[in-house]
Amino acid sequence: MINLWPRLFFSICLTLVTLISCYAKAQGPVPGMPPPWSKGVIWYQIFPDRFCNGDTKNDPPLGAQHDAWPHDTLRPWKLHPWTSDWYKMQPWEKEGGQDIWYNITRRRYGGDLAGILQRLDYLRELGVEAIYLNPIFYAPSHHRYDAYMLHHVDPYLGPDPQGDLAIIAQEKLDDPQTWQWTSADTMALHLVGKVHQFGMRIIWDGVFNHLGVGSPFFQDVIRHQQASAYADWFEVEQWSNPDSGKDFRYKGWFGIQDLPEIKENSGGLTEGPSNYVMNITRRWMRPQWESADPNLKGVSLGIDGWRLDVAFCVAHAFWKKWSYYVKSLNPEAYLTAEVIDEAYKLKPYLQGDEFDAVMNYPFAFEGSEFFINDKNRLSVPEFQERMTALVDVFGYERFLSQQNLFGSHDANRIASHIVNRNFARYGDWGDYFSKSKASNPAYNTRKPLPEERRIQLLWTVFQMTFPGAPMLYYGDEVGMWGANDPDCRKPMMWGDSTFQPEFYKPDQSIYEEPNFVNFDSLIFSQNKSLIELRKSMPNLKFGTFNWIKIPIYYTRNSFERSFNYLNNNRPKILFFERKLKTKCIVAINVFGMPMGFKTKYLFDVAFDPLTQKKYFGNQDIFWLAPFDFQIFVIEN
Ligand SMILES: [Ca+2]
Ligand SMILES: [Ca+2]
Repeated sequence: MINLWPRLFFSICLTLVTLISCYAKAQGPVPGMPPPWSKGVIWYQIFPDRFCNGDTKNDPPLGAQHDAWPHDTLRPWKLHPWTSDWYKMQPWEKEGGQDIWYNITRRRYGGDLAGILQRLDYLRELGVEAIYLNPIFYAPSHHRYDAYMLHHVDPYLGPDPQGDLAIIAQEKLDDPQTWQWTSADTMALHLVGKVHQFGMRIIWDGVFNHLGVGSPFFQDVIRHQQASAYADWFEVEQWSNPDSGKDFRYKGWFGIQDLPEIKENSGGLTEGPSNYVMNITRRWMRPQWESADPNLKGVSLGIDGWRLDVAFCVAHAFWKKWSYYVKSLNPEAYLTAEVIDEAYKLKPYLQGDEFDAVMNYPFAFEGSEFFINDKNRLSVPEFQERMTALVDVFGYERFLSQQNLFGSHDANRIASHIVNRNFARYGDWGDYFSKSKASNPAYNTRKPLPEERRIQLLWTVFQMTFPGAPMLYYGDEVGMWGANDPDCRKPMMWGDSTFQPEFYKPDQSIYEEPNFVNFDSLIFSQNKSLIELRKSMPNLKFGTFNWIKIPIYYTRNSFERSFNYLNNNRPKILFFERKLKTKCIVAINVFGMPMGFKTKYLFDVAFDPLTQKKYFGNQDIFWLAPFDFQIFVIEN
């Protein structure tokens, strides 16, 4: 195998950067279409408790988890050491007598807003252009999908939890006139301002389908039943009646009683919660707060949009009403939905009056069948057909703004997906979701091998050169691995920390060889170079797209060269072009044998943007090594 990596360290033609900014500035928002800034941007998803603990004085105490599953504030507990062996139970965890999964759910690592602020330079260095933050509103669990309320940022993410809690206690829940700005609120707005100052965008997670069982809105309903001011806020199935012995019953999200569903009628959320969501939407998109930081004078502190949690669980009518309101607050806002389903089922959400985009899981589903699963790998034409069909579901212009991801906080990481390839189909979401948990003994949690890293690189090349907006899940860019939730939520593998190796397996047995845990600077530099390439070439962001079909050569042995006459059953190279002013051709060989092609079918003269090496169309067969790729730029 030819190692072509060093070429990525060469500088890239930076003059093209100017072209991008000119192109982006020339466009204003088009009603019904995603905002121009969202086309082809590099997204980065942050899971706040696990990204960076920038302030150890605000770390949450055990008592703050009282309303989160497993509702256990009695067993011994400590804030979990950031750099510890993930499956190793700490002494206080062992003392509690519960299993590893019970303990992991109770773990908190103390990540916070100060940590994100401290690491903005890291994100800039990587080349990130937009950030998606998992929930940051006040909530008891590590994931914060069980919010107490949506009008305050979690005090334990800010500089003064106790002061903030005292402020919150003075307010009236559903009266925006009484809502104050806590220190965590203003720090979150400060973060938004800093992100904008650096030319990036940021969206927050909107969970409007349910609240947490501990929410004061819901607790008021439990206490006062029909007499509560919020009696019409939740899906109550039966009111409590001591005379007839009837218990209070309500609907939880997918039956989860910790997550009471917000009540809906044919128009979506009922009046009370609907007004509440509108109020908090305005609060975070048009905040009435000014930063004392002179650098943020005139910089917008409002968020750039929302990621809508379980969007399919809220009626379309509500999303239409809400989206209209959002765009009236900011015509350039970006709305992306979590609807994990077959591509054609996403269409109703993307008609221009609800969402701009979805978290593009179908992109990952199809990609995994071609780049990763190699036992029943899709042929090149099959893969091309599926990707073309996927783009067509959205329409090309809209596809440019879709969040093309692989994993997330709800899926195994790509690195571990590759270790466990051929294990199950990612596209069978429900089946894969449960099988890809580390509690399944068949799932392998070890560190990936170099040849597996190579497959991850080919995926990244594809993600960074295909149309759409690539989204990285924190840590994938430095080689983190992990099974599905909770293991995809390990603390970020920072280069300035020394981590204990992973000795422990989920079943508490010990690996013979330790899995060393460290920031992988090779994977980081690969990601960084490919992101730089994408940002330096407007055609990769905005250009047209075409598959290329040319004859492919491959060798059966070193003496014989066979010619493959575009036979669909034969291994081939994935070839496509992106064209704007210049043309860019991407060739990826996902097969374990060298394959060649004649450059005369592609260009007269071209250069490799990663090495600046020149190529001519009159040369003999160009051989692509197994699991290698090649990018050509043709300037006509
Ligand atoms: Ca902290
Ligand atoms: Ca619902």
